Formats: sequence, C-alpha cells, structure tokens
Amino acid sequence: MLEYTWRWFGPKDRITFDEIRQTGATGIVSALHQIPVGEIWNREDILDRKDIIECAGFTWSVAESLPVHEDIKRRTGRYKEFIENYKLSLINLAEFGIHTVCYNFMPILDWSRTNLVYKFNDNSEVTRFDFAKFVAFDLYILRRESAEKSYPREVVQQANIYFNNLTSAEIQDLKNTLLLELPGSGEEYTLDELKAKLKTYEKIDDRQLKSNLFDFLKEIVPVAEKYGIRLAIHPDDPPWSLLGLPRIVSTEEDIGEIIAVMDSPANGFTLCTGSLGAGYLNNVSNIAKKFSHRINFAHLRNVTRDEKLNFNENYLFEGDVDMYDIMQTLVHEMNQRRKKKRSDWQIPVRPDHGNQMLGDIGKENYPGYGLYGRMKSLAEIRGLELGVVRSRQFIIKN
Ligand code: DNO
Repeated sequence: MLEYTWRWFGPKDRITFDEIRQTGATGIVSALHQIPVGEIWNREDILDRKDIIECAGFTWSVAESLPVHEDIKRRTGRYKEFIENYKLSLINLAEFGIHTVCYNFMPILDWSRTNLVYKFNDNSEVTRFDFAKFVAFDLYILRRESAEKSYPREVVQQANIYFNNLTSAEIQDLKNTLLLELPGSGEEYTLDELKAKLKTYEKIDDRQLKSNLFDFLKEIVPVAEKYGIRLAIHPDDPPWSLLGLPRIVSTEEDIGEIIAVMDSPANGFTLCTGSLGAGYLNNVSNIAKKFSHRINFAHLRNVTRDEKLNFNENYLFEGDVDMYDIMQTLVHEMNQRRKKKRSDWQIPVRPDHGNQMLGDIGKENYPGYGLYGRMKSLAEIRGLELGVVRSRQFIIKN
C-alpha cells in the first residue's frame, strides 16, 4: 500500500499528533522552517524533530521542503556555498533515515492564489485563482514595469474592468493574499520588496533557469544517489509564468527533461495532481503514467480549471483530474518496484490542500492545511487504493 503521510508544520502546528493518528496517517512530512533558507539543516535540529515525531509513534517520511536558495536558482552570489550546504543537509537527513526530499525551483513565489477563502455552495472554503484578478494585481497594485506586455490585450481589458469595480477593502484583500507568507516560501513581502526581488530575475528566462536547475541537479543527484536520497521536485503552482518570472516545472515536457538530465531514481518528482492539474493543457493521467518510474512522492488533490487560466481547488473526486487513473498508475508502479525487490517500493502520499470545513471553519491554519478537509481526502485516497488493489487481484484470479 501507499505510505499515508500528513504534512505537519512542526511544534507550532495547531493539529495535534492524536488528531493526525486518527486520520489514518502513519508518516509525517515536515520541514525545519526555523532554519534560514540556504543554511545547513544540522544533525541536532534534524534529530530533535525526528525524536518529536517518533515519540508520537510516527515516522518522519519526507522532508518538505528542503528549500533552494534564490542564489542557486539564479546562479549568483553565494550559490556555490549554498549548494555545498544543500549537499550537507541531504547527507544529514539520510543519516537519520529521512530519504525522501521534496523541493521546488519556483523563483520567489511558491504557490499563489487570488482567493484563499472561496466559498463552495456547501459553505466549505477552498482556494482559487482568477487570472484577471491576478493581472489586476500585477498592473494596478504592484505596478510592475512593462507588466502589460506579459498579457494579451483582452486580458488587460478584463483586468481593468475588474479592478475598477473593486472596493478599497477588496483591493487590500487581494494585495494581502498575494503577498502572504505561504508554507513553501516562508516569506512575506511588501510591494517594494517584491518588486526588487522580481528585478533580480530580469535577465533570467526559462532557458536560463532550466540550465541553472540542471547544473544544480548535476551536483546534488550524485550525493543523493550515494546516500540513498530520493529527490522529488515539486511542480510549479500554478504551472505558468507569474509576474514575468520564469517557471520551468509546469508541463509534461518539463518533467521529461528534468528527469532525463540525470537518469536516476534519486532524481524524481512529486506528482502534485493539483499543481499540474491547474494547467488546462496538462493531462495529469498521462504525465503520471509516462513518468511513473520517477514518482518519488505524491500530493493528491483535485482542481476545476478552465482555458482562461482560472481554477479552484475541489474535493478529491470532483475536479478535472481523474483520481482513479492516477491511483491505477501508483498501484501499478508500486507493484513494479516490488517485483524489482526495491526496498523503497512504497510511495509516500499525502492529502494536499483540503477544504476548510466542519470544525475547521473559522480556525487559523495555513490555507488548505486544516484537519477535516485533509482527513476526508486521506480517507478517500485510502478507500480508492483499496478498491483499485482489490479489483486488480480479482481480475487476476478470475
Ligand atoms: C503547497 C505545497 C508547496 C510545496 C513546495 C515544495 O501547499 O505543496 O508549498 O511544499 O512547493 O517545495
């Protein structure tokens, strides 16, 4: 079976270990958020976190994220030192048995949304991305230089109409949402800070960023291989350029290139069905099938998307991603790994963002990381897997 995991943000997380245990998860996905990006995850801090997790009866299954410093992404400044630090962090994690490491290569922004409390008709809440709203932020709140060149004329017009109808409270809300600290980035910006950061990527296009990623992989994959680490790059969320920034882990083609550059089980990806699924042209079932041998971690969640680059998160079985197909692929891949007698055949999976619902409504947590929505998704994931596994056995027997 898949290894059922749960993202726990560390001792400040309001979700308790008892609650996590009751969801059915056995593995914990966690990160040392207190360590500044670029610094080494030292042995003492790793051991402390591991002890807390193990004393509660769980395994620390995945490090998410071991963040990549912007200097590495740009290949400027102290990037050489930060790459050496990254290698040491990997070695330290491996020493304590944490062998799956999730990271991303999204410049500056991690996942982005224009609405963190979009209400469903059942009164639960999810996150949503409206392209015109995002463009309105870029053009009229951030006022990025030459931003209008990034968008087709109709989109600029739409954004203009949209913006002119906003109240000042709505403008403030949009601004806060987009500048907010999100779990992956660990940073919160002012408009000026964000503008200054964006400038540092002015000369870096997709090709350059990809080449910087490949250079990084050429350095870290051999270390990961040697110490039994399975790297799992996380796709861009959403899978397209934002604010003129390059984004390079967005499509089937991108993932194909990334895993081909260092062909090794150490160089894999996180099958994040929601991030990839937000891309109208992404067929997530195909991506999963085609690259199943390099899925080192899975984030399962669904989205409803459209061709105009709008999407909202949805219940696991109610969006545009075919979860049955995805599960077939995961189960098949695990069987293949088992046949090869790989000790790491079990793929860790976690429910990703869940609806804010039931007893979570009104409670504080990172958007998408409440208790009940994720618990519901995890129950559905487990049920789906059991159904897929049993029906395959049934077919073989009969
Ligand atoms: C969002 C998460 C991401 C993810 C990072 C991995 O909820 O899936 O923030 O942790 O992108 O580096």
